[in-house]
Amino acid sequence: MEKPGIPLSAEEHAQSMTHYAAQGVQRALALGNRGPIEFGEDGQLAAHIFEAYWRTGFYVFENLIAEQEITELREEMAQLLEQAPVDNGATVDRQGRPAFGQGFAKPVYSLVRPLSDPWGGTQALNGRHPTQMHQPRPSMRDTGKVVFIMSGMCQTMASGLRLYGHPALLATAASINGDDFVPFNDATFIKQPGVGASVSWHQDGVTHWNNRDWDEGIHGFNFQVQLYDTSASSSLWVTPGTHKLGKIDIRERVAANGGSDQLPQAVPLFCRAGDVTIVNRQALHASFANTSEDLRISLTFGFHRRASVLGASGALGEAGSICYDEERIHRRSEVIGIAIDARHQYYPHETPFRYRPMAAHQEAVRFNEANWQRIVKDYNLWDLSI
Ligand SMILES: O=C(O)CCC(=O)C(=O)O
Repeated sequence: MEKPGIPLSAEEHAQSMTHYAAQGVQRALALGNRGPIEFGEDGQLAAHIFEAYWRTGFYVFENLIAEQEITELREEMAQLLEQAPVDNGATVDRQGRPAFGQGFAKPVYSLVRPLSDPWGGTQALNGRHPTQMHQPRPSMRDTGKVVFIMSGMCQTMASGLRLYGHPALLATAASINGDDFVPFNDATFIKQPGVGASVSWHQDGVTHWNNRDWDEGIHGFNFQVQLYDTSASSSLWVTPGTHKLGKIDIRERVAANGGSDQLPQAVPLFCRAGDVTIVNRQALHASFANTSEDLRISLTFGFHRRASVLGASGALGEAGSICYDEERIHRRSEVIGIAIDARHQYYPHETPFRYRPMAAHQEAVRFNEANWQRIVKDYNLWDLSI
């Protein structure tokens, strides 16, 4: 049983999740927001998916990414993890070889202490994680830092760029955010069994809470493509319906729950490999220290309405003095164009998604070495964060 201020061992924490996870699974299954992706004849998401997404703030698309594609993503990801630096800023991996990714402007890897909560209760990322999750004691053998997040999947993995051009994912983005939708950023969450860090309760959006045109979709959404089967204990948790509530007093919610991070009503987004979740960026969500036996690798990337981004100032990792104008949006949106072409060259029999903002720029976003250097290399310097 958890005592305030005294960290549980990893085993005790895993035990403490058992009942909460089982109850969460029951609540999740009652929501009616998981199943195969479906589109109507108009190319829009099927009405029942739309209804469930806007009612709950998330949806689990089952079995969306083909097994072979998941295999290729896993292989490239395993290679990247093998070549990770030993710490943030280090130039060598665990074997003493040069670590991957040193040619990119932004660090590819972020490493943290096992089972820690690096953001909770800090000012990081606009202070959007006001409370701290329980940080269990790692076992004695887990002393070094672990990879927590990896950035830039479109430049670090050929399969990552192709995934970014997946027609069903982009059609979903168009259905929800309009045909002129724009990209946000990407981050791959690595939750290794027994050591994976937590992400404290938060709402992603930071820009538009006081916008007079605020509504439940104004901060866009994130996809998570799951490379492995996950369980309730290793997965992301979301509190259904919270995307409709405006800015939530998270401190108050945790305090009203006796200080425990196991918030009532929240549900786990447990998945099989190849499932894809879509989560509204205003929904209250978190993930717990991964004391389970399951590896979770979630390729996370989001999309916005153009109107939410155009004219907005930089937020999250970006300086507030930056203004997202047409040129900046176009530059970052070209990544979608080149991803579609990279995918088309690899899967010539699949019907490519037609991304309206790039319709008049097909040659400029052709997937080739010169365009890769111009568009993809360091594309994440141009993310559009709100
Ligand atoms: O996948 C996770 O553990 C955290 C994801 C998250 O918080 C986010 O995408 O905003």
